[in-house]
Amino acid sequence: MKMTFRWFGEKDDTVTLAQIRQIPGITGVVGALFDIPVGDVWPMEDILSLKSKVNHVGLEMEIIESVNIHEDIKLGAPQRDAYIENYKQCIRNLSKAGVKVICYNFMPVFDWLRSELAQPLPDGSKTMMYDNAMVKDITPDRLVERMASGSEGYSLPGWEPYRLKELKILFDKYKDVDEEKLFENFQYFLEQIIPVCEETGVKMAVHPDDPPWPLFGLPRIVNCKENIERILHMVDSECNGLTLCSGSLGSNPKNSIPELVRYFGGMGRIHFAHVRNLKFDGDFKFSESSHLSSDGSLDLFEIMKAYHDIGFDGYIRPDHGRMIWDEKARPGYGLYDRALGVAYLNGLWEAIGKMKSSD
Ligand code: CS2
Ligand code: MN
Repeated sequence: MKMTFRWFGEKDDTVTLAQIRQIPGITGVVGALFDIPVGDVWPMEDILSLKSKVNHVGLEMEIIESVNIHEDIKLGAPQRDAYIENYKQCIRNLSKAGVKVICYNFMPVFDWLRSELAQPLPDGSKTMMYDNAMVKDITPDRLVERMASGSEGYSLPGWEPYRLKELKILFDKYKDVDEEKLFENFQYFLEQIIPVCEETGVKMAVHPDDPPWPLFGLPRIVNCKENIERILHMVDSECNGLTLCSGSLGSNPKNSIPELVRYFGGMGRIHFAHVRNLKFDGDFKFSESSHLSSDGSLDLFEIMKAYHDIGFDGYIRPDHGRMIWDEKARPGYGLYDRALGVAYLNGLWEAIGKMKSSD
């Protein structure tokens, strides 16, 4: 496995590259250009400038999270072809800069969603949590306001204010898009872009819906084994792959992460692993715990063992962390708890490997 760390860039991150390079075992950064509006082509010079900053500290930038998909593509709107052309150009540009994997998602309107961004835990740390009961009682507008005020001024990836200003219009546009329509629009997109990926050697890795169930009547389809399998077969190419995010898929107890790792990893389709833990607090209610198995409901040893057993050699990163040691940072993306996550994942990996070789 290649251990990486998400970085939001000089302007947008409280964590520095100098700090990231000191985390043991990190080989690369998961990069992105957050100021390019969704749907635009990522300019070559901006990509190269980001890459050179990362390379300068001795790290790689072979993976991007995310090149977001314009809503017109998810909606199947007439302008989608122009946005798909831009996406193809983005793939070409990124490949020229040595990028091997692109993480993205196909969630209508909202990216990941939480009801609390800084819920205090008994140990004094703060974490993100989700409670369906609260989300049911709130309007989408109010939720966007709540996310914005809860983030204490930090921008939230996937929650671009200019896009969410038009919430009502967006919701109206989705009135006729049900799950089947979304699958159809997804297939159309993949059919266009995967040939470009094959040409350039870039692999796409779709991130699961977070949480993996419909919200505010909007369909969500990247949420379970059957649907993911369907998506991977819609265009049957190695370049049409998955980001297996344990925290997103795992918030539905019906999804067994070790089983999914073995299944999709065995097919050679997991190009990026997000590994973190969470704690089930009730039906459709969870909080993000530390990475440690005993702190949450997922067994991180079993997850890492599944990756080890399939001989996983792709990119991996810790996912959201709690806010600890009085750190002030974008919710989920501080330095400390994620660095602890890296150390723990590396420890599990080493132990699993050594146990096997001493058998
Ligand atoms: C989230 C998402 O779980 C996660 O990694 O923070 O924002 C994720 O980056 C996107 O959904 C991927 O496109
Ligand atoms: Mn994730």
